[in-house]
Amino acid sequence: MAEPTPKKARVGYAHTRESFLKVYESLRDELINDECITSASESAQSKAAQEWFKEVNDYNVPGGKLNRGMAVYDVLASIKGAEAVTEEDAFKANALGWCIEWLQAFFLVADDIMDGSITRRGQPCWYKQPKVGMIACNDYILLDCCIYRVLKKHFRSHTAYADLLDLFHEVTFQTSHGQLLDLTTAPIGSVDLSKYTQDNYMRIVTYKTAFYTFYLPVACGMVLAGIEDPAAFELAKKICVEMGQYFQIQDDYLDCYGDPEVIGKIGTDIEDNKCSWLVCTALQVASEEQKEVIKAHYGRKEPEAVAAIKALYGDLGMEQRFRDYEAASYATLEATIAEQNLLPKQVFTSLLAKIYKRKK
Ligand code: DMA
Ligand code: MG
Ligand code: MG
Ligand code: MG
Repeated sequence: MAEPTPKKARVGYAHTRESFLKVYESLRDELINDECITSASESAQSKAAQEWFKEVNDYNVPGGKLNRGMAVYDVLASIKGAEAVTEEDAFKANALGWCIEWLQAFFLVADDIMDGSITRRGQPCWYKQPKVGMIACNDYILLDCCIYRVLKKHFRSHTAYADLLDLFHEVTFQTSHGQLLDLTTAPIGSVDLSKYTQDNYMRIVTYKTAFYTFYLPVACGMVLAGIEDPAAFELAKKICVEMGQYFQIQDDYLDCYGDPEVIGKIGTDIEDNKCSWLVCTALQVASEEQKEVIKAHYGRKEPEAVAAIKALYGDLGMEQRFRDYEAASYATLEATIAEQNLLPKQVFTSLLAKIYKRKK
């Protein structure tokens, strides 16, 4: 007797930005037609709420690079082999991918308020919209809720439902802990150079960025692939944390040296007194006089103060120092990926290839 073909085997599924965005639209439509919102849909109030909710989503969720969200499918395909991934699996991977994008949207709307940012993804930050302002605080809570609406609708009867809920909760806790460290290490109006250490820096970026940006998509793909070995998850975490540190160091570099037209946001790290890779590294090599320049000008809004810090970064050769760091970090990551045999190397190399020397 012939082997049964896998249920709903996929033919010709192309994992593109367009196909991924189609999944967003269907999930978003499910969300805005949630009974909670539509139960009194005849009322003008309810219609307006539905419109608002749609706009919150469309404005904040799909406009980024989508690297995190699209990675879930890539991880699953790297583990199972693309030909073994059914339509159903592909949809599930993309739905989890969008949950990560919702998590990111939630954190970014809040982050932009806290960092006093002006633009994001080439448009005004959501809270900067005149009609929004501090309503954005409720909107980011709504964005967070979307994750659990999607998980409930599409994963409630999945054997890993509890693990997925736990994973998203865990990563949310880690990320908000990272944001706490980020914000309290850099209180506005008090420049304490002793806090800008390598250790403090690494702890901030590991928590605020690495877990949700790399570990979460990889872990989601692994869960969908049916991996249960705790050692495999530990290994993935180790590599993802290293990659996330590298990614946030790039973000810090781009905050100062990136083209706002390309990165879609205007840097605020110097003004915000942030414990950035640039200031931490500068402090390691600065003379006593140069440290005085940092003390006098870091964490200030005045354009002259920002210019003084940028000039100092120039004197200290920070751009070259970043390029050296980037080359070294890439080499270390490649070696770490190559020396393990628990997971297909492609799980990690495809992620790394997307961020190496990124300009945005
Ligand atoms: C962002 O760090 C971290 C989270 C969790 C959103 P950041 O403030 O450096 O990000 P961005 O440069 O995108 O504002
Ligand atoms: Mg920010
Ligand atoms: Mg921030
Ligand atoms: Mg930044």
